[in-house]
Amino acid sequence: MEGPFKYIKEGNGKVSRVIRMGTRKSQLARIQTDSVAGRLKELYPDIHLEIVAMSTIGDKILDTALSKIGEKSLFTKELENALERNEVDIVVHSLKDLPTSLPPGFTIGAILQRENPHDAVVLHPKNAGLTLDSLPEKSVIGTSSLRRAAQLKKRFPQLEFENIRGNLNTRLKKLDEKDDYAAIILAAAGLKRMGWDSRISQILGPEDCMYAVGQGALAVEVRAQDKDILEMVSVLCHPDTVLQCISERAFLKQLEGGCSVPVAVHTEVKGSMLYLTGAVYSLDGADCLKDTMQTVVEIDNKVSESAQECVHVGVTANCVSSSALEAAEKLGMDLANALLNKGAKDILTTARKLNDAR
Ligand code: DPM
Repeated sequence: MEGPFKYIKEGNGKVSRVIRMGTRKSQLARIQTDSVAGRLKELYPDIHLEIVAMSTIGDKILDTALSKIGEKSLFTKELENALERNEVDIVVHSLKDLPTSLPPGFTIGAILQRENPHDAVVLHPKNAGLTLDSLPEKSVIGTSSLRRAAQLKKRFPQLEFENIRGNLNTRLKKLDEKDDYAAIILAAAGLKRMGWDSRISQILGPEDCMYAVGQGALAVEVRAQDKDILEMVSVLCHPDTVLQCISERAFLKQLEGGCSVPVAVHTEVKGSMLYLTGAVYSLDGADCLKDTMQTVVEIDNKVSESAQECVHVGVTANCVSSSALEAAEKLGMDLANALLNKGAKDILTTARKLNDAR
């Protein structure tokens, strides 16, 4: 009973470890954590789970555009501190909010099956029935995502784009209760998890707006050395999603992009083929470099012997063969290198400078 972990004594005198899950206080974070807790409870009916809610820097400065805040690990730092101090054992994140390199000592122990990865249009009630194509000229669309704004500015030049901040509840309120925005753009996955599917009036396909790296997938972050917890959460892994997200994260990492750069992706697994489309944009979308590549990925259940050897872009996944993981990672790097050869670095550097100067 020594050591940093928390234990409880059960009725039969047996002592068991309490697994603590850290979460941000936002409603979406709570829902995401609760859903993973539910899955764990189903798989391990005897475990004792406790949920610990805390606020993060990101939640405290909701009024500044996300892309203007330098701190990369905005929503994750406090939670990682708690992990490090053994105050919690598991943290559930939206994968897209996790940097492509995690600080030493942490790893993503599971990536769950991806929800709809696409972006969605949520209309002001007065615009019911319209689409981005049919909204009146100069209608204002709310988004603080450089990625969404870049693609949509190019595709819908008749519309105007303005920042909108706050968590999902705040944004929906700002949309509905004021007359500032004709519509806002949000990830379909977040809206679905909040139970707001009915507000989705249009799903944006890849021809309109490709999604962010990791969008729609939940990630379970743990201490890299905590073998028991790693093994416990590894059963939550969804092999296709893991491969897709590893290729996407490798693409972003090779481009040296953070979570707020105009970079977008689209991936598909068809049989034993993994397809990755990736693109980088100037802030107004006028410059764009985009390409598609594919690779063979043999998904078998060969579990890797050493967890250390199979960490790819921060993910420890032994639910997929190491050859498939390596192929997925290489695909992302190869695609990034192809775009870098065509001048992707210049586009991203300029976009970053202009955004910082705004
Ligand atoms: C990241 C971005 C945004 C979030 C940038 C992007 C959107 C920022 C904004 C990396 N994280 O997508 O280009 O609109 O100001 C975020 C959301 C979710 C996770 C909300 C959303 C839910 C969906 C998911 C914020 N992080 O994108 O609508 O779990 O993938």
